[in-house]
Amino acid sequence: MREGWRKITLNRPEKLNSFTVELHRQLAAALDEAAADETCRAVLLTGAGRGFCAGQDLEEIGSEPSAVGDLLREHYNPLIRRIRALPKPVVCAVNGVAAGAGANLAFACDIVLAARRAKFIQAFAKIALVPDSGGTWFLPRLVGEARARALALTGEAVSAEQAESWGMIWRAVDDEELASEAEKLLAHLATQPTAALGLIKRALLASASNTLDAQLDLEAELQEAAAGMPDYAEGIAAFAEKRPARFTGQ
Ligand code: LHQ
Repeated sequence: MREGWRKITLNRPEKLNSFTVELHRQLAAALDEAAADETCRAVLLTGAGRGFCAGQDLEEIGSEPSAVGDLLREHYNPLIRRIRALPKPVVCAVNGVAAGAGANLAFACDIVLAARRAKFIQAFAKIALVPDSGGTWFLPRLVGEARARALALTGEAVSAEQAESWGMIWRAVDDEELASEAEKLLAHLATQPTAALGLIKRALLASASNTLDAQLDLEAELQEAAAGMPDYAEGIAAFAEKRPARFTGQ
């Protein structure tokens, strides 16, 4: 636990942090702890070693089609939902290759930084599978239909720089600066109005399926909720007094 934020590291570096059921359990528990901890105001997700995450561990996967579906229903889908529903910012520091569900896990996070050596690969078609873990939902929204189709159908790798210029991620940074850039961002987020940031996440998520009319109504509802929170009073007071706000996250 850092000052106001938590770091979660996928830690199976010898297999590029590919997912076993055990790794899923550890990650779910770490995210739940971060969600429950009121002193934790932002989360950093990264990988140990030279890779970020190579998706499903292909040695552990069962041959039964229903087992493949169950893995998604029981582990990958709840993971993506957990991150999107977590009412605090989740930053992903992609330290190396992100393939298959590993790439889509990164796209589920709120802000993605990537080391220049990182690559994003929709590896699914290469093993005759379909992009999962939200890939078919995230990709067209991040990069548009044309690029989403080509990436999903070819499994071609996208470099961190290309990903940044396509708007797939927030920023590509020099390899040796990834950790410090991520920590700087987390340290900043940990001082921000956390509850309001949680409402911002909710609004953005809802916008994907709402009409403009419905979204305007939701914004009014969430704005009212934000305006009833202590951090809003502090934000207004700090503005009037021409000083930096001291948000508590409430
Ligand atoms: C691995 C893996 C891996 C095991 C590298 N598994 N060992 C969800 C649920 C249900 C069904 C299926 O789908 C899913 C979601 C998915 O994610 S499906 C897609 C699964 N992922 C992939 O297809 C990617 C497979 N990996 C690769 O293509 C390459 O390893 C990449 C491009 C990621 C990296 O290539 P390199 O940098 O050349 O590394 P490497 O291939 O040499 O890998 C290093 C080691 O990691 C190696 O082990 P070894 O014992 O030989 O040193 C690999 O076997 C192991 N590894 N990915 N997914």
